[in-house]
Amino acid sequence: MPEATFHFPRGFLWGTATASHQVEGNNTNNNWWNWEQQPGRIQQGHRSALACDWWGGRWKDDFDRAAEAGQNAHRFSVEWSRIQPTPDTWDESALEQYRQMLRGLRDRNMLPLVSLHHFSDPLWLAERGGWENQEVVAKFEKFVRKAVEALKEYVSLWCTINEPNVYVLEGYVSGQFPPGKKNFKLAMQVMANMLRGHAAAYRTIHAIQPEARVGYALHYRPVVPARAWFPLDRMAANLHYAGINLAFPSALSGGVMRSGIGNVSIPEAKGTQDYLGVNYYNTFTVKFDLLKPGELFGSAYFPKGSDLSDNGFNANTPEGLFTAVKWAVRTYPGLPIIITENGIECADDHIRPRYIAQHVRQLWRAVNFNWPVKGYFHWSLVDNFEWERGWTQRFGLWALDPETQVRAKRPSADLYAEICKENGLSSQMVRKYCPEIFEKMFPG
Ligand code: IFM
Repeated sequence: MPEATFHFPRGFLWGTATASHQVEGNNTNNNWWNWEQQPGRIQQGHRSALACDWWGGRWKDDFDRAAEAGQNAHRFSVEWSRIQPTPDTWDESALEQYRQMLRGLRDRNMLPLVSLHHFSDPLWLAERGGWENQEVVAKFEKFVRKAVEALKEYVSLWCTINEPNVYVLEGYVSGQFPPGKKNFKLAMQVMANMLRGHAAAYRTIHAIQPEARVGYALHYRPVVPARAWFPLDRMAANLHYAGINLAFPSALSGGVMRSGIGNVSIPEAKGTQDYLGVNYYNTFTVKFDLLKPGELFGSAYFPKGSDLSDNGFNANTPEGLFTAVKWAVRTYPGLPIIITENGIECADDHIRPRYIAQHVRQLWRAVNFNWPVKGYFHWSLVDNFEWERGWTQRFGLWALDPETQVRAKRPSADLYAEICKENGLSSQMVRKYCPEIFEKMFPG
């Protein structure tokens, strides 16, 4: 039987990613907490409640787990509504708590990648129109200045905004995130303001910390037409692709936000990234559907026979990670790339080991083209509150019982630990954790 190891470059970052509202608990002062109280907003009426109780101190044990598992980096976000509970006040104790967490990472030899916005907004901001109102740009810049001044001793790798495209699509197109609107015009306006906010944050961080590396995390979704020969499927796939993927990237490369349904000039956004964060989960197939104008005349789905997650929310489509990196390299030659999220919801862990192995393999292929991929952050360290899907989806390497706060290690935590410690993926690991794909991955 063939034996091999797919090694990664020295210094490669291996970590997991989390976000404040999903893990901290008791984030009572933001728009998501408010949203959770409204009937029908979250599946099965779930609430974030204590989440993973990181605000109560359980980050320590979870960071221990990550460090013992060989992870040398961790991505988390700071919660705007904690740091700035009202427009005119700062909570220094919240900043101190984040400093403690950052010291905790430093003590464990883990590099922090800190996101400044990950879906949740302070209530006071939401009440003033949130990201619909262009005043948000100055407000975000002020918050970023405060947070970066306070945390710069420990952090030099920043992510301004997580998945602005998902924030906009879910909040202003599908209506599943707050504020629950379905309005293309507002969607464009919010996206444009997020771009302006990102650009302002980029400059502010560099003014405070010239050596910082600043980027954002794009949810990148490759799309294939259901019938490649059928022009309407191709058109729907192209519209879907542009609508999801291109607004931020086009503005950062050319100063014009191109969304597929309109353009907005945002010259200040041009060139405002030192790396690109790519969140990749799966590739969708798109079929023309005249009855879906609200979805740009396309229905997106996973074809029959796909390797699906528990709720059918994700499919295991690892080649898409290679496609994503290839797209990034072609769009921004020479720009470092970090996989800021990748993972799958699966409570019993039957699919996650092969999902991880196959995605790491595709990343290794990309690295072997000498493409500048610098790290990989698995989503997520421990099960956490999955937005409008509540606790129905389990993305953690460690399982969590949110009632008792008891964690239980899933087998994929051990696989990922072996990968992190080896700085690579070996045939022995595949044989041990996901033998069902051994032949495919190591033929012969
Ligand atoms: O949990 C989310 C995260 O907040 C953003 N990216 C996708 C993850 C899985 O749904």
